[in-house]
Amino acid sequence: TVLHERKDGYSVITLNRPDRLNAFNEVQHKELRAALAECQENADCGAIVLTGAGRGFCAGQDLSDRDPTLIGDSPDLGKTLETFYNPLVRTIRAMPKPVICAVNGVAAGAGANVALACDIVIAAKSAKFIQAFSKIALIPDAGGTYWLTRQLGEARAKALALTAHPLAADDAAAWGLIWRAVEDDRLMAEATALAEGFARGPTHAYALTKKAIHAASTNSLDDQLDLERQLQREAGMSDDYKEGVAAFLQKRPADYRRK
Ligand code: LHQ
Repeated sequence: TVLHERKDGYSVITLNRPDRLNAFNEVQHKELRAALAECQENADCGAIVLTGAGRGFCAGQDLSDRDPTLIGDSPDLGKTLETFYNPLVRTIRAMPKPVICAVNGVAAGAGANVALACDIVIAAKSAKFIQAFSKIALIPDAGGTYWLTRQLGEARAKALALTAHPLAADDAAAWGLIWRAVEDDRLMAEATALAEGFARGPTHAYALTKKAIHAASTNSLDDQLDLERQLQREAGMSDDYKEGVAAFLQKRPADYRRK
C-alpha cells in the first residue's frame, strides 16, 4: 500500500491504494510510518517526496473500513487519531530533513491535512484540496484547523471547513496555503528537483530552520530572537558551515556530502 523508492540522497514515498484514491487504512498507515522511520534514521536520505499513485493524492480516512473504532455503535475516532494520524503529523513536522509533498490529484479530508503538514507542498494544477469532513459531520483533523487558520486566517479557514468547498491548486498557491501549483506533467520533475537540491544541501541547517519556523507562530519576538541565537550558534559550529563559507570564498559549489 506504500511504495518506497530510495534515490540518490532522497526518498520518494508513494501512497499506493489508487482504487480508493489512496485513502488511509491501518496497513497504509503502518507502511507509511515504517518508510518515514527509515528515512529519518538513514543519514543518506536528505529529503523525502511524498506523493500518491493514480489520479488522487489521498482521500483521507478509508470510509469503507468496518473497524468498530471507526463505525458502529461506539466508534472512537479520537483513538484512531491518537494511534495513527497524530503521530504521522508529528513525525512529518519533526522530520530532521525537508519533506516535500507532491499533490498529484485530489487531497481530501485527512489526506489534505497530511499534505499540509509537509514542509513544501507542490500541487498539480488539476489537484484540489477538500476539507471534506463537514459532509460526514466531522471536524477537520490531522492538523487541519491548525494549518488552515495559521496559513489562511479564520475567514478562509472557516469557509473551507464549513462548506467543504474544493480549493483548486492555483487558488491554494495564490492564498499561500501551498508553495506552488505546477502543470500536471511537471509535478514530479519539480518535486524531485527540489529533493535533489536538498539531498546535496546542509541537512542539519534545514532541520534547525524547520525548528525555528515552527516556533515562530507562537513565540514573542524576544523569544524568537533568543531561539534564533541558540540555533544559529549550533549551526555555526557545524562542519557544513565551514564548508559553506569556504566554498563561497573559493567561488565553488559547496560539497556538504564530503566525508
Ligand atoms: C473512497 C474514499 C474514502 C473509501 C474515495 N474511503 N473509499 C475520519 C475518521 C476517523 C478518524 C480520523 O479522521 C478521519 C478523517 C477523514 O479523513 S474523514 C474524511 C474522509 N474523506 C472523505 O470524506 C472524502 C471522500 N471522498 C470523496 O468525497 C470523493 O471520493 C473525492 C471528492 C475525494 C473524489 O471524488 P471523485 O473524483 O468523484 O472520485 P470517487 O468518489 O468516484 O472515488 C473513486 C473511488 O474511490 C470510489 O470507489 P468506487 O468503487 O466507486 O470506484 C470511492 O468510493 C473511493 N473512495 N474516497 N475516503
